[in-house]
Amino acid sequence: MDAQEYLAACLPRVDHALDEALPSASEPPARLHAAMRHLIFPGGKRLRPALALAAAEAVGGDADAVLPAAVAVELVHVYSLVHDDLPCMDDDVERRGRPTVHVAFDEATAVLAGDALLTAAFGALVAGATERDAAARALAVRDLAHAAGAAGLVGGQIDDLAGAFDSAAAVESVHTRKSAALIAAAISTGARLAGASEAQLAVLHAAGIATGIAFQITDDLLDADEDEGCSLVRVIGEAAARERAQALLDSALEQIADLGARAEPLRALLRYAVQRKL
Ligand code: GRG
Repeated sequence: MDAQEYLAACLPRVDHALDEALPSASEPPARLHAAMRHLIFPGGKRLRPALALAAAEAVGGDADAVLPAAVAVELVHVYSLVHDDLPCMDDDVERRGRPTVHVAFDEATAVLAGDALLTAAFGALVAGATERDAAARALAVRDLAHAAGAAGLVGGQIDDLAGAFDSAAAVESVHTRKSAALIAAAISTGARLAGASEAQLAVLHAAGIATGIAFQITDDLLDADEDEGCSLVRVIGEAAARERAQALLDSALEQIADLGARAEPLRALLRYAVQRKL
């Protein structure tokens, strides 16, 4: 199973579902709606939605039934990119090969577009819920809220902004919350909406956390010339960081070994997340 082929196959379905989940850019307030869509279309790799769909397949579920999870995790991801790029955060002018939202629009619009994307994520996660799947949807909301909030993305971001990473544990604590929590939530909410058991959810979540930390270490390796900030390469060196990423990937694959052949697309995506461009 080739991860890039799998990503390419997921893309049209995910993009269509994202388009349906968002207000049209011509609907008032049009400036807000256009800003929300600015970074969504065209998108990036759509790794998190593909992980949600592959996790559904891994537990024998129907990928179409988990599109709400795929949409929700991408909306949270894009909101975090919009806010991370703001002048008061990383102050970036380019993202996905285009001007960032505050550059293309203005700062206040970028803040509000991020807020609206985050809110839309939770709306999308429960849209079309039925009596039969209402409980699973509610638990998915709980898990995504945990990954996105103070215990996850936002908490990781504030520690990242504070600096002071003098140990591998301190770096990995930020990576766990800032990157791995959402990757793990993509996998576990996808699997949950596909009817996974609690035991399956536990191993899938653990595999997602391990892979998410390794994904971020890969980012550190790709940015190895950056000699400051939250980077495992800076703290333990390139060779040790590479070994750590591989060990985390191995442990993720080991955790989901029992899921058998139908988890092959998920395994391919986990490998790709860690080994991309290395
Ligand atoms: C809540 C403001 C705020 C921030 C949260 C997630 C985050 C913290 C900031 C996003 C910026 C960043 C460097 C995150 C680390 C994870 C990462 C490398 C994201 C890029 O993900 P890809 O490579 O991007 O999947 P595409 O564009 O392909 O979706």
